Amino acid sequence: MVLPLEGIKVIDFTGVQAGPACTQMLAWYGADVLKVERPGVGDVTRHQLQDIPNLDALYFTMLNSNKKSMELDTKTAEGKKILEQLIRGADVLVENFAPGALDRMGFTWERIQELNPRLVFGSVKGFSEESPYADLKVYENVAQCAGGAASTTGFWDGPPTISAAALGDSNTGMHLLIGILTALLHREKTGKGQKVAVSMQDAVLNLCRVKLRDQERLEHVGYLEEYPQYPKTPFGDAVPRGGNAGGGGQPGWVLKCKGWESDPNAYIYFTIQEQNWPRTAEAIGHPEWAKDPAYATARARQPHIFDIFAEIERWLADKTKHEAVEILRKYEVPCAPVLSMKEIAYDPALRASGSIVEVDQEKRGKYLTVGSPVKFSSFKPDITGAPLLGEHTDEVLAGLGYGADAIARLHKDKVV
Ligand code: CAO
Repeated sequence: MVLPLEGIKVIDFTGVQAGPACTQMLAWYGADVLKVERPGVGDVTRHQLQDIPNLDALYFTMLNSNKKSMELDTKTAEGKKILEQLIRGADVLVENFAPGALDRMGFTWERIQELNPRLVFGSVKGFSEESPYADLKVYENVAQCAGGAASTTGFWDGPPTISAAALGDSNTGMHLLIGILTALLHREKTGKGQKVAVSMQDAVLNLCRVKLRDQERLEHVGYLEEYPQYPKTPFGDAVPRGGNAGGGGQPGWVLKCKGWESDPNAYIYFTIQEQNWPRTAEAIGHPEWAKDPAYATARARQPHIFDIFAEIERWLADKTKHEAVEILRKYEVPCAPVLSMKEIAYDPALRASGSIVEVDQEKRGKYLTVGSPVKFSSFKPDITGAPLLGEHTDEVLAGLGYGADAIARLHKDKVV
């Protein structure tokens, strides 16, 4: 079977999470992805949070599957020459070094274009070039704070809060992926490559769109009626943290179910969908609320929405989260159990769809990882292991025309 990106050669000059998440997906969909790593060191995630001594950590294997690895010191003259050869033969180069690092190595965008005008060059930085913070090194949580996520996440009486979801890292990688694929299609039309730059701040902000919407609404009307603060607590001049409130027009909350006292995940998310209110009221044992003027409309419910949630919690008290969802689905209430990572890891449906896959990793054996969240009708991505550090160095050098003696010398000189 021909995979969609087969024949696309990618130099993966990335590390940690944002860049590797992007190039991993290119590899899943068929691109030939070569990870270029510092000799003897490699991507820092190979050694971070190791669960088995002296083995590549899961942090690395879960972000670098389906790739090849080459060790190459790109700060040496010979290493630079080899990287130039690779660039000449590639379709895509992706990097997420600290600001200026690639330039200091001698690979400015101008130089890259000279080497290969058809190359699509993908680059991740914490901030865009226009930002006053453009020189900063950035990790996930820094981006969440700078992109508007932290100030709008958490509870109003607590500090700004970081999401566990990798809004700054993997999310930026996914944005970069969209940019690279777009640039490859553009190249079909123009014959030319281009630089695709994504900042982590921008990628986080793109997911915080509704919070910018709320900022504008707040400036127009002075309050946000779907936030728990309304109508009792005055609003300030910036969007407050709304706890577990729904971000759309449908109020919702995380509600306790049977067993919450001992199980930290015995909760469901419950949404009151306006158009489904009569059935929702029936589901929770209050059919009379459908017509009661104090309950019949969203506007009437909002001032005492937490009393309504408390009443729903009383209804939930003798039901597990799964039992509750089983009942509520019959009434078309948008809801879900709060699933723990343990439940997700062993969920048969996620295994069946390929969203959680078991991968055979050299030396480690089998481990679980997240498969492709995108499903295609004509192929199913096959997730394979991640490369050992430098596993493909000799193979790549031979492909570039280096003979056995030259390869041995490069090893001896620690260029590779
Ligand atoms: N051969 C020789 N040198 C190499 C090399 C190779 N194959 N690969 C990397 N290097 C060098 C770099 O050139 C750089 O050298 P200088 O500092 O002398 O220019 C050095 O290794 C370290 O580069 P780095 O970018 O990895 O720096 P870091 O580990 O200090 O910072 C990070 C890591 C992530 C904070 C930084 O890369 C960054 O801000 N990246 C942009 C934002 C980003 O993608 N963050 C996401 C991280 S995911 O949480």
